[in-house]
Amino acid sequence: MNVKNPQFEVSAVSPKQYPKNDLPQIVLVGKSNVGKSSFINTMINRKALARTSSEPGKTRQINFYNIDKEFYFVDLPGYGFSKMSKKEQEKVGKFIEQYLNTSKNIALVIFLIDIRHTPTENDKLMYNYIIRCRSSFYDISQ
Ligand SMILES: Nc1nc2c(ncn2[C@@H]2O[C@H](COP(=O)(O)OP(=O)(O)O)[C@@H](O)[C@H]2O)c(=O)[nH]1
Ligand SMILES: [Mg+2]
Repeated sequence: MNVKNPQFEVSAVSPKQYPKNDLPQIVLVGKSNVGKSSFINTMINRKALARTSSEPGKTRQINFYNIDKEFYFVDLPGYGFSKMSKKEQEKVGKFIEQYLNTSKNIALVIFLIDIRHTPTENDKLMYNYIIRCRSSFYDISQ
């Protein structure tokens, strides 16, 4: 992708912090450490705009990257990180669900799964959740 000016815009934990414009949003979903941030960096040819880590569970907010004022890559926190307390996991799950439910500008959801392992219970839950949310997503054909 020929990207000129990708910028980190905001880390959000609630809908009022999401960007207030109608740019389409391309969202990365998947368990902790599956490669969501790396995927974004690879797509925009940047080494470390999206922070990656070999330690799972580092991203706890929803990070919006503004790509040339044309669209956003949205880096969701990873779920299913076993070292995270149950309370923390629930909080992260709520951020993800709230975002998928309330953002009006989701153009594409990219759901990453590690093919070396069978999908986890959380992967299956998330897949079903995304399918159920689908009717409320932004219609890219408009
Ligand atoms: N072998 C391999 N490692 C990867 C790949 N993508 C990411 N990683 C590594 O996996 C770790 C987690 O990546 P990260 O992008 O931070 O995952 P995130 O938690 O889903 O955002 C990092 O150490 C990356 O360098 C890949 O395609 N292959
Ligand atoms: Mg990440």
